[in-house]
Amino acid sequence: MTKRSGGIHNSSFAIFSNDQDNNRQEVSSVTKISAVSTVSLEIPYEHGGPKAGWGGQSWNKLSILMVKVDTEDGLTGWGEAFSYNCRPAVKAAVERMIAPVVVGMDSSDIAGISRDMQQKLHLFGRYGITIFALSGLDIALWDIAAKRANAPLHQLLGGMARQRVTGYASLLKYRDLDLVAENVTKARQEGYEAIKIHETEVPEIAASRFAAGEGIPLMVDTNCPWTPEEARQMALRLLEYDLHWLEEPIFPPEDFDALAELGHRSGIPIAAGENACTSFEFKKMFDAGAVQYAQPSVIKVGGITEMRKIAALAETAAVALMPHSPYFGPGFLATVQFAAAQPVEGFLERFYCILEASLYGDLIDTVDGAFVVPDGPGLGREPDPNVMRDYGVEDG
Ligand code: SMN
Ligand code: MG
Repeated sequence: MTKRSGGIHNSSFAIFSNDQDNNRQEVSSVTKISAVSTVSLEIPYEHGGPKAGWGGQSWNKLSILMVKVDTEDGLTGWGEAFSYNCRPAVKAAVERMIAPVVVGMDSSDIAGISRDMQQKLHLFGRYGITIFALSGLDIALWDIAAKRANAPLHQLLGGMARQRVTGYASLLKYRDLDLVAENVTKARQEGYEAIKIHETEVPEIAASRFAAGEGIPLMVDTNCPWTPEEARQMALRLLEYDLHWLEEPIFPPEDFDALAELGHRSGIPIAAGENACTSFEFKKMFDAGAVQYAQPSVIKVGGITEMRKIAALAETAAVALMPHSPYFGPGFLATVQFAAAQPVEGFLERFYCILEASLYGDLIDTVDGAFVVPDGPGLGREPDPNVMRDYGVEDG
């Protein structure tokens, strides 16, 4: 179904109805979505160590799944959906589950489309692949909305609270204390004022603290390795390293009660959220008192629309927002735009590696530890067509 108008216009029915089609405005022909497609990219990178990765496979290249939305009035918006090892599945979700349904919808009805599509697709899994794909659509729609207003996205999100967004160097996995310490030192020399490592052993963490120096925020991202009891014992051993936060110490990531207890008993601030989708999961997280730092990932949570809801929940729960963003595609720019408009500044993640090519020139690099917020219309900068051509891949 592509037309979202008509139906019963009885207001009391419409208010309580779950059928979104019954109370929508007539779709303006010019703002209709005319096409949704994807571009898959793989970009070689170096991080000063042997390749490791997440999901049981090494990452030899950085993966980006771009979502492109076109409208009948000739606008194009770019979004990004979480990909890496699941890129072919997310691409299929965009092209086969989402595109046929949203073509013909009003691109300016972003909140309506977010709600409607989450509802229509809920039977295929509220979280994971489905919502990653919807995140890409949502970001592209915000890009279009801002382009239509001829404004950078941060202006639609509350204005520019800051022109530069402080970045933190997020080191990849090294599993080698000399290498990790060497890269912490390099990141400090390059101007980063805060550093995250992806290590789980005490010697690597100790070496990183020594290399960073006292007083520099040092974060440890463990990616859910421990039981609650193992995490408790590790937290005791990590106390002396003055961690700014301990990220995702417990498996499964949605064991919010265990995270709350760990934070409470150890006194170490807990960060989590990159594996949570939609504001509903964040509400549960905040209600449980699980985290001091919330890390919604714009290309996983449901896009900018869900990020805004999560930011509002975080503020009322007195939880700091630290967007998860080890990305280099439209999701990165969307995070920068979002962060630029937040009333309280958080650190923005920068995967600490050198890319062979960048979609957005030097915008992906920090200057004196901070990202410059681009002020072009939409996400602020258009992706480089040459990079898309040279690093595009076909997913089988
Ligand atoms: C991470 C997760 C997924 C992709 C890259 C990196 C990591 C982080 O957990 O927070 O940086
Ligand atoms: Mg993480």
